[in-house]
Formats: sequence, structure tokens, C-alpha cells
Amino acid sequence: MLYPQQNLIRNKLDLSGVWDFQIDPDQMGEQKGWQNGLVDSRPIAVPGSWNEQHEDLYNYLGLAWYVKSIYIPQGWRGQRVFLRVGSACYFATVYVNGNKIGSHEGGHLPFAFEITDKIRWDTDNVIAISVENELKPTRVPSGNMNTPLLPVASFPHTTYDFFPFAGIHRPVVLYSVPQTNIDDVAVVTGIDGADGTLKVTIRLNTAASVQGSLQLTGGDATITAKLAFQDGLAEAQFTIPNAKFWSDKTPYLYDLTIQTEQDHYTLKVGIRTIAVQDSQILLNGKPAKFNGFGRHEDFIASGKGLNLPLLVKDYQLMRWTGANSYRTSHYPYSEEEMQLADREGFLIIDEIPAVSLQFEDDENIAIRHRVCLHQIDELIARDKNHPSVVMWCVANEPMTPRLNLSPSEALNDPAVAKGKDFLDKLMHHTRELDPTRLVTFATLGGTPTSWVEQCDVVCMNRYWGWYVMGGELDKALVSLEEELDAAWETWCKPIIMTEFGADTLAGMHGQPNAMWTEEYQAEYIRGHLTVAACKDYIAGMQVWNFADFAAVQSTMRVGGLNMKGVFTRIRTPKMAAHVLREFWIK
Ligand code: BDP
Repeated sequence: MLYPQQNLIRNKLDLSGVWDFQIDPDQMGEQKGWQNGLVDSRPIAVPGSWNEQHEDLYNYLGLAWYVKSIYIPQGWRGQRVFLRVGSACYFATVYVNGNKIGSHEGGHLPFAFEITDKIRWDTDNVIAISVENELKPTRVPSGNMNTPLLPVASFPHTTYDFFPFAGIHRPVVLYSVPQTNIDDVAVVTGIDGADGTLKVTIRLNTAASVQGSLQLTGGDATITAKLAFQDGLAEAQFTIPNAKFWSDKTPYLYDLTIQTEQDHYTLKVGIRTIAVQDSQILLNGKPAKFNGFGRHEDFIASGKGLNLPLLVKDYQLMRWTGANSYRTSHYPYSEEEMQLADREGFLIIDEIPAVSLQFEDDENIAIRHRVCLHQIDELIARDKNHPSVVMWCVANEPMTPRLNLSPSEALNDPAVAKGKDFLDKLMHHTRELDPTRLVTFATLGGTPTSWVEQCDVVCMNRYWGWYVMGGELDKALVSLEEELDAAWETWCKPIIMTEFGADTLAGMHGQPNAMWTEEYQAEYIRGHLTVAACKDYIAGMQVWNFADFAAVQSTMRVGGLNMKGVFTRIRTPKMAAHVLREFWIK
């Protein structure tokens, strides 16, 4: 799926701004004709979660309506016009001038509908989008399960701790393309000595047989090639002599321009390879370390809404710590984030929203599986051309009720068998769609070994010294080391610690240190990084979390916040952020 762009041929109109908004708890809006306009609206910012914009909406997760009237420029006449939503959590339906156009299930990924034949050119157009975010066992991520994960009460009833922010989280745009348009572009890059290789596949929206051309500029090169579309498809393959490769240290990007008889599209391309060899992850054939964070899209007032100044600031702060990577825990981040990762040189583990999958409620497993496969399709369609994206992550902490099973117990446990089948199929599907990247999922302690077999990299979320042996750091670090060594002996694959962290109330201090103090978090992180530094098989350390974030309310979350950030929610550093600099800046 191509990111919309404005150029000499294509048009783009960003509808970000203040929209009319009304909640619809009884789901009567459509019957009452709200798709044509709201009766008792209040203002809401798009993009942005609704929860923190109005006090009474904080815990509202039902149906709500967004409406805006817009003019479409006459100059777009003759082109195909689409309405595209960057992300709406969780289920969205789009209406144009009262006509229902289509629906989309699942947050964090874009969707677009053609609206050409519903447009009014001589007056304004009413765009209405209904969004609903109920927590259900049939959704991914799931909520309101019959099987509570933790013995502690939490609200709302998610299967995860981040707050289930709702609404239109990324820009709504209108864009136009010519009648015969470039529908998709896929690039695969390679390295041959000092040269780069590039294979480009371009698909049109029709089975047209037209002519086109392609141009790659950058480095010392301008390379051009002719394109002959047959049945709507064209392919070009070429070598870039003495190429400039993309890496976290030198994130070099080329411009690839595709021109057809009618259309024009430009794409940033980074030439790089990613592979695993023994204990190492190789970026362009050389060992790479993934230092960084698990994160969240989260901020005061905007919730999970795209917040561009915050995005730029977060990259600057991550760089300040010396980080070069992060995981998009626990859902795909905005396209603007991925573009910045390409430009700034970050190594991304790109995750679908499959957090805390469970495998006991037989009636729902198949539905969740279908949703996950679809999320993988949509994620790869969106992110396949980003050089920063080097690994797909198909789940975070899938779980069985019984962890730490012996091999024979695991063999006979039905939930283990179902989980393995579920995860193996997700990883297989991912590899089929994209054989050029690594595939993994993030494990929690005690995860059945059979589940991990298909991972290219073993990703471990572990809380030695927090949830386990909290307050006993010395003992915890010994157990951490034992577990890491055992994991390496079992798998002989590179290991990334994709989560380790300690909740910390900024400004709380203690000597001797105690859990929740800044000193404890600093020592906890220093201890983990010290252990990891002596292990060649550790390919990365990603602290949980970059910043404090809004969580569901529970006895474990002071003030409804997860406080494992090395920065606060408003991005002031805790002592631990300075420890990261000590380790990573050198
Ligand atoms: C991990 C989860 C993460 C939580 C974290 C925590 O993957 O989403 O925020 O625990 O409890 O298990 O802080």
C-alpha cells in the first residue's frame, strides 16, 4: 500500500483538524441519519484519541461519530479519488454524503476506499466516520476475556496493560490518482561486494500494457531503466556500482522515481541486507546490535494520536541515549514514524497488535487467527519498503495458563499445541509474504520451547529483579545470566532482550535503593547491560520502556501509569537514561 503523495500528477488533501464528534452508546446514529451530520456535536481533534480530550470520555470505548464537511478541488475531476484513514481504533465505517462506503476492522493500520462516484463537485461533501473500540475476545488485541490474566483487578478489562485509547489516531486524507495508476511498488535490495542490487516490482490498478520508466538517483549515480507493463505488471532489476548502503550509522537513502504514461510516484530506498548467522544478526554482512527500547505511541491529551513534534523529539531523545533501535510494541506505529526511522537510521522490530494471545477459548481462536493473518498482510503491504524495518514480530507474550512446563508436560498440554499451531502459521505466513526479513515473536518467561523453534531471533521479555526477585537485584542478575546462557544453549540463535525494566517514580530517591526509586532503576539497568556486555550471543538490549505511559487502572499502576520509562510521560530523563548513555554512547 503506497503512502499518498502530492506531486505533479497526484493530489493529496489532509483533513487533519477539529471535527464534529458525538458518542453513540445506543448505536442509533445511522438510523438517525448522523452520516449526514450530527445533531448535538462537540469538537474533537483528528488525529487524536478521544479519551483525554473530554473528561467524560476517558473510559468510553463504545461507538462514536466524526463528521466534517469539505470541498474537493475542481482540479481533481477526472481522477480517481480515495479517502484514506491512517488508523482508527478499533472498528471504523466510512460514509460520504450519506452513503456507506466501507468498514475496516483493526487499529494501527491504514485503509482506503475509493469515493469517486459519491463526490459532489458543485458543493461541499459530508465525510462521516464512525469508530467503535469495544473490548472483545474475538478482537486482536483481545479484551473482556473470561480468563483473567492476572489475579489483580484492572479496568478497563484488557489483556494488556497499556490504555486502550480509541478514535481516529492518524490523519484522514483525500488523495487522487489518474485512471490508470501505480497501485503498488515493491523493492528488494541486495549487496554484491561494493555494489548494490535492486529489484523493483510495480503493479498498476488495471491489467494495462503501457510503457514507463524508472530512475534511481543518489550517491554518484543516476540509473534509469525502461518499464514495459504487461497485464499491469513490470519488473526491473539492476546493479548500483559502488553503492552507498543504508545502515543505522549511515542511513543513506536513494530516490526511486517511477513514471508511467499517466502516473508518477517517488519512493525513498535504502540498500541493505539483514540476516542471521550463528549468534549474530548481520546488517550488510556485519554484526549489528539492537540497543534501544520498547515504546508506546502515547502522550498527554493526544493519547495514541499522531503527534509530530513529539515524534521528532522522541527520536532526538533516543539518539541522546545512544539507542539505534526499537520495537513497535505492541502494534504498528505511524507511517510517519517509519519514514523517520529510515531517515535517522533506526533498526525496527515491527509488531502486529497481537499482544497477550491466549489459546483456551476454542470458540474464538480461529477468529483471532484470521485477524492476525490479516494484520500481517496489512503490515507487510504498508511497511515492506522501509529499510529500517528489519524484523517482523508476530506476537507479544502469547501465553498458556501453565508456564514453565517440562517437555513431557508440554507435549500433552492442549493449549500448548494450539498455541504452537497458531504461532507457526503466523510465522510461516509472514515468511511467505516476505522472505527478505527476519521473523520472531516476543516471549515471556516459561514460554513453551516448541513455540520458539520457528523464530530467527529469540526475543526475551524478562523481569528479573522486578516481577521476579523484586528488590533482590544481586540474586536476580545471577538468575538472568543463567537463563540467558541456557537459552543460548537451547537455541544457538541470537538473543535480544526485548523487555526488561523497573517501575520508577521520577523524583523518588533512596539510599540504599529500593524498588520504585530512580537509583533502583538505574542499578537494575546497569546490571542488565553489564551482564549482556559479556555475552556474544546477545544481539540487543531494549529497555522497557522508553517513557512512562498511560495504563489500565490496577494496583500495579500508580495513577494509571506504567512507570517503567527511562523518561517520564512528559519526556524528562530519570537517572536510568544517563546510565544508558554511559553504555551506548561509547
Ligand atoms: C510485559 C508486557 C508489557 C507490559 C510489561 C509491564 O509485554 O506490555 O507493559 O510487561 O508489566 O509483560 O510493565
